Parts: sequence; structure tokens; C-alpha cells
Amino acid sequence: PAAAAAATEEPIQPPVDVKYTKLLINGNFVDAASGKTFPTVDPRTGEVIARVAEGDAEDIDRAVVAARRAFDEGPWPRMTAYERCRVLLRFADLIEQHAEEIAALETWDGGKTLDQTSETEVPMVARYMRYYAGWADKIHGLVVPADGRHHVQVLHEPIGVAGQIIPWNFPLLMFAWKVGPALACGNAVVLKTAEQTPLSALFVSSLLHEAGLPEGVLNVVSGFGPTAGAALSSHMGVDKLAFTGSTGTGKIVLELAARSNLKPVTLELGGKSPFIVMDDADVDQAVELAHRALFFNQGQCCCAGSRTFVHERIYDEFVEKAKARALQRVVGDPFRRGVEQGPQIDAEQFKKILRYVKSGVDSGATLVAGGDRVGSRGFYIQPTVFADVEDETKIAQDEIFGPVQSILKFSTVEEVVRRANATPYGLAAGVFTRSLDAANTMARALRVGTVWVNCYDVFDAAIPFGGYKMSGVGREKGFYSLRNYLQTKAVVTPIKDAAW
Ligand code: TXE
Repeated sequence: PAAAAAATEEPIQPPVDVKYTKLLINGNFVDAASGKTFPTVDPRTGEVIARVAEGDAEDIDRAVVAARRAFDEGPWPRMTAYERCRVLLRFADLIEQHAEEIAALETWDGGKTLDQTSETEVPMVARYMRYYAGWADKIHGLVVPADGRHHVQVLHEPIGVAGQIIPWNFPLLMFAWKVGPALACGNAVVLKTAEQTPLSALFVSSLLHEAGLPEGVLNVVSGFGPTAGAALSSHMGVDKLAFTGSTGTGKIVLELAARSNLKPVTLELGGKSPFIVMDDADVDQAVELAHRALFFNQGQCCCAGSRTFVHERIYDEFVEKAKARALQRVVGDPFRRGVEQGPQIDAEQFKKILRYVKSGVDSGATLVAGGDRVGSRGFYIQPTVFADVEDETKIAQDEIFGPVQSILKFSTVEEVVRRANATPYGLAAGVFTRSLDAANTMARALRVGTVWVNCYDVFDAAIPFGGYKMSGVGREKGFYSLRNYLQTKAVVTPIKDAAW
């Protein structure tokens, strides 16, 4: 019943205008060299919001030339670290001043609820920027006590021009995770946004220039993966590549980087994260947390808790309550306050998710809630829950990236650890228990980049995030993210008397 509203109500008029649709190259908003544009679509209706300049290889080249010049000759890497820090702090202030506009744009382009973009995501972007601003003047090298009569310094220098490719599920947060550390370390950037969600990055980039970023330091190219994204990955003028997206595309960009100039690559890729509920857990709390771990952001999270493992002793009660919670979930226009779930990002993802639902039914899993689209317009899907899911089925193995919870039964810690680890992915895990012993055992045994114990999706700026196995290479956020954007140089000078 909660879901039905989305189908019948008229879409709410977004309280924002689209101001920026061109490419940002060398401090100016410009048309694509080809003159081409592509539509960005409102996921609530499938209607076109705006046409956006479509960058391809030639535009990537213009952007890299601008970034190269800004890095090799421009003021940015030569400014004092404190001046760079202040630009990022002013940027964070401007984000807060324009928070409502930014949140509305992000909701319109991506279908995320306005509650989420305005209360969580936009404030987090400002917080991340202040975190990285804080690092700008605290990055320094070492003096090494080498053998012999040498004075040995290790300098940490910016790496140069960073190419960054981001996905559509968190356009603004991915902008912050990538652009924040790159700029704090003194680099220049060419950012390729996802074709589904180009708008918010263009808007906030204009604010970054208002905050005092010199021209050419940040260039933003909207466009498609196989054209603009591939050109950036293989460009000889790019010194480092950072990518977030699917594991399949991660392999492609890594290969393009290797075949061109061996630029180092960091990758944040897919996942099939386990959420493990022990028999001593408070069932109501565990149900709520497992629900949020999966359904947050329409299920479109790389770290979604997409395999809910529940101990056999509380399994039946858990399934009943998980079903009730899913049926209660409020689906509707993401601009309406109180709505918990908006539409999926686009027709392709929408169809992919419904195919997975069908495969779940065909696999013999029990469909206990949802299973269909909501209404006939836009990309809304019912919150869906499968019980009695078997490990080898597609819904238990593949990243669905939608509002589909799969519940699996287990009986011992050893067994659940083995099954939880039996996937090519290793991004995150949730462990829900009152037993310190069980929590500590699982935290060590799970082959994943993040273990959330009795919590989920805690994304503080200082906490490193990234994957084991095919979920990625390297870490973002926190101190660890700085390493991606720094070069290490040893400077060795003879000295007369090593004793001094
Ligand atoms: O991802 P892609 P898509 C997963 C999720 C989803 C699936 C497909 O399972 O259902 O991926 O989504 C750019 N060279 N994730 O097709 O292709 C592309 O333009 C260079 C998980 O959207 O990985 C976009 O900017 N770049 C994920 C970015 O890569 C290329 C978030 C991501 O798109 C390219 C999104 C190429 N050849 C999807 N092809 C996560 N880890 O959170 C595409 N791109």
C-alpha cells in the first residue's frame, strides 16, 4: 500500500534550475568539440531533465592538456599548503550555503530521496572537504637514517594529473572522495562523471572556482564510458587513475592504464557483502539494520548487505519481521518528505533487477515480499525479500544493485565465515551479535575491507574504505587515500661527518 503512491501521484516540481550542462575545461564551461549532447533523465518519469555536452576523446585531451599546464606551470602545486587548505575550506562553506539547491539537483538527476541528499549526503560532502583541507598542510616527508655518510630525505610530492572516473549511485560523495584528496595533495584533476548523473558535479565545480581554485586544476568531462572514460584511462598525459564502478569495467580501465603509460590505478568495485545475524542478537534491531544495509539508496550501494545470513534458531522470526519491514517501506516521489525509497537510476538497471527477481523465483527461493515494479511510470521497484536462498543461486552470487534482500540460514560461526568468504568479492561485512568472542572471531576471519559490528554503513571521512579480492585495489578516505595522490622521492646528499 505504501508503494502505490508512486504510481499515481504527479511528480513534484523540483525546486531547482539546471544551470550547468557544458564541460568544464580550463576554468570555462564549454561545448563538446563535436558539438554533441546527450540527455540526462529523471528516473521518476523517464523524461529528459536537460541535454548535456557529450565529451569524448578530443575533449578528454583538451582537459588533460589544461590539467597538465595547471600542474606543470600553474600556481596550484606551488601555492603554500595553507593556501590550498583555505580554498577547500571556502568550498565547504559554499556547499553549505547552496545545500538546498545541490540536494535538489542530486535528487532530480539520481532519484535519491531528498531526505537523504539534504540530511546526509550534502553535509557529508562539506565534512569530507574540511577533512581533506585539514590534511593539506600536514603532508610531509621523512629523514631516513641510512648507512654511510649520507643525508637522506624522502619527499612526498603530488603525483601530477589525476584521471578520475565515478559512477552514478553517489555522484556527489564520489566527487568528494576523489577530488578531495587529489586537491589536498596539490594535484590537477580530470574527472569523468557517470552518463546517468552529470549535473551535481558541474554545479559544485563552479563553487570550487568561486572558492579560489585556479583554472585548469579541476576539469569535468561529462560523457560515456567507452568513449570519454576509455580515453581518460589510456591517456599518456595522465599520471594516476582512480575508478569506482563495476568489476568488469574496472578490469578494462586497469588494462587501458597498463597498455598506455602504466599509470597507477586504484579501484573501488562491486560487492556481495554478507550481513551476519547471530542467535543472541536482538531480532528487532537486527531486522531493522539488515533492512537498511540492503535497501539504503534503492539498494544501489557497492557495500549493500546483500546476503543476509541468519542463525537457524531465530531464522523464522527474522524472516517474518524482515517481510513486515519491507512491506512497510515507503516508496514514492523522492522529493516527498518521509519517502524511504525512490526509483532506480535508469531503465537498464530497472530491467536487470527485475530479471534477477525472476531468476530468484526460478531458483526455488521463497519470495516473501515484493517482486514487481511499482506503477507503470518511472523506475520504481517494490522492496523485495527472498527467504530460503541457496548459496549457489544467481541472487546469492551476483551484485543485483537493487532493492532485493536475500536471506540465508546458517548454524555455526565456522560455517557462516566459510560461506560469507566464498565469493570473488570482499568489500564489506556486517556482524550482528552480543558476543564479543563471535564478533572478534568473525572480524578477523572475514576477507573484506570493512567489518561493521552491530552497525552498518558508517562512512566517516577518516575511516579507510576499499575492497579485498575483486572488490578493488587500494583504499579511499582517511589517511590512506593520500598515498594514492603522492609520489615518493628519495634525495641523497653526502655529508662530511655522519655522526652529526
Ligand atoms: O557500471 P560501470 P554501470 C555495478 C552495479 C551495476 C553495474 C553496472 O552492479 O549494476 O555495475 O553499472 C564508466 N572505460 N556498479 O554500467 O560501467 C562509466 O561511464 C572507462 C557498482 O553504470 O562500471 C561510469 O562513469 N570508463 C558500482 C563508470 O565507468 C568506463 C557503482 C561506472 O560505470 C567504461 C556503479 C570504459 N570502457 C555500478 N565503461 C560501485 N562500486 O559502487 C564504463 N565506464
